[in-house]
Amino acid sequence: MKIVEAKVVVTSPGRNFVTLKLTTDDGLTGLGDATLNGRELAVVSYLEDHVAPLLTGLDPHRIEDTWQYLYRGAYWRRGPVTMAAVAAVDTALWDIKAKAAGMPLYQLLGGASRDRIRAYGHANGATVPELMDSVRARLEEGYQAVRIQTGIPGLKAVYGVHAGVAHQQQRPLVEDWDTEAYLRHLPTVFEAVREEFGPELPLLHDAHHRLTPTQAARLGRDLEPYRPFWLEDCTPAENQEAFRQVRAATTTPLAVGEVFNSVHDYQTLITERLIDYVRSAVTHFGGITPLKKLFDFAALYQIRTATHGPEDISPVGLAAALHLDLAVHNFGIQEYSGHTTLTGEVFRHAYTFADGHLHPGEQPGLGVELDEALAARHPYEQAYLPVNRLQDGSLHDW
Ligand code: GCO
Ligand code: MG
Repeated sequence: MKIVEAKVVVTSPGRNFVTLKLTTDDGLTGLGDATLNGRELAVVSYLEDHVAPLLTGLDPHRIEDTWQYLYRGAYWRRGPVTMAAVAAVDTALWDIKAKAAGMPLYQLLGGASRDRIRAYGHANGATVPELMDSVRARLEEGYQAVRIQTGIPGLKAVYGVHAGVAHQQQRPLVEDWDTEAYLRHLPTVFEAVREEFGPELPLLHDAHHRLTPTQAARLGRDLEPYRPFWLEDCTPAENQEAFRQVRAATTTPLAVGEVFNSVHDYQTLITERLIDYVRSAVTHFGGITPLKKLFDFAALYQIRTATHGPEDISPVGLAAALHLDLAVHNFGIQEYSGHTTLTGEVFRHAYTFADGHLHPGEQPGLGVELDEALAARHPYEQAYLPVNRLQDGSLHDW
């Protein structure tokens, strides 16, 4: 079997998605997600100009070798653009291999280790009463674990509450931030939600890289009485050693890794067991091949998986995660915030969500089909993620 075509499809059924479609000489197709939110076209160019010409003529069954060829062969390693492009190729090759085998992909990854995949949903509210309504809405949808994010008194726009992406704008939206106000407010939010919903509901929270290690240590301690399921991205993780201070100060479980694109980003965090969950997505980590290796490495240290699954991971990227989730023993939880109905029509998928749990379905391959005609009716729209400024106007981590 040989790859005869590598095509990149960009579509915006509500938000932008970049998809690689590989076709083989015997008519099999494979899909891979290459969506890098706010920097989509850089990955399109990487794929179209530099990778697609290398793929035609290759044997699609040689997944590991193709991964090494694109990773080592580029000389310039790692980075989100490179690794999103490599991820799309890797995912599409696994899709083809599983279709050729006539099996859902999880069967090739070792088969199912569980019957279903626990997901967490997003509850957001500008105020605490609005947050309560949002938690109730998630519970009514069936979720059995919820991430809670709220506005902060005195701030106008905060991550997780304010609409995330600016479409058709020349510049990113500007949000505002005050760390002390946040550190004062968040424990009171957890207290109120625990009081309303009881001690059992798993509650998660995303600090979105905004704290110093000292502040993160304090927040982890302040949240302990409310038993959070985890505190996510409490401090920027470029400096892995910074987590030693947070870890020593608190037993609140820590989750990190959605912006990582290589196992090397995790080396200290995993070998010193400074975190509890690895959060990388297939889409940004170079594909299924390296993510499976990361998960197996993490398993040696009793660290669990929690693959990134926001709206900006396409149904193709999400499906890939679900096959891994079902297969690996050290699965922890899967983020799932769902997609618009139109996105579900552009990317028809076999995966299902019921009673707070996902399942990848039993279709051969990933179980996702791209409706290219519908995709073409929703072309790319320029979009940026917001930026974040402190009260004095200086730029802060978003
Ligand atoms: C999450 C993430 C997202 C990111 C987004 C950026 O935990 O789901 O933090 O909300 O901000 O994926 O593109
Ligand atoms: Mg996050």
